[in-house]
Amino acid sequence: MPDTTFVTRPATTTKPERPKLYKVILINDDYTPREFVVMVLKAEFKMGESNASAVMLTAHRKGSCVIAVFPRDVAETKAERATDLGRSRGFPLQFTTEPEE
Ligand code: TYC
Repeated sequence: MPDTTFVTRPATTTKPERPKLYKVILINDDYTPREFVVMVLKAEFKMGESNASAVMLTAHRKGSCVIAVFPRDVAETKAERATDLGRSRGFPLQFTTEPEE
């Protein structure tokens, strides 16, 4: 039987990486009714009426608005579901995602 050999590892100084977060961004357009945008924000992103209205107005005035950040799969699923809600009613409403810096 060989003697047991103990290997000492160098002290680890790096912490495990936190998973990257992705922003969900609401894009303005000229056709989707304001009330419909508010309804989608409430339904898919669990916003209250006043927060949903404020986010919709920011996108309307500035062109886009960051809604929330999530892990990548959650962000992409929510953006897709919200965009599909608009498409199902014939509106060009768009939600996109991008990685946080
Ligand atoms: N600009 C649209 C209108 O005037 C309303 C709107 C707001 C649409 C925000 C999309 O992300 C949006 N009816």
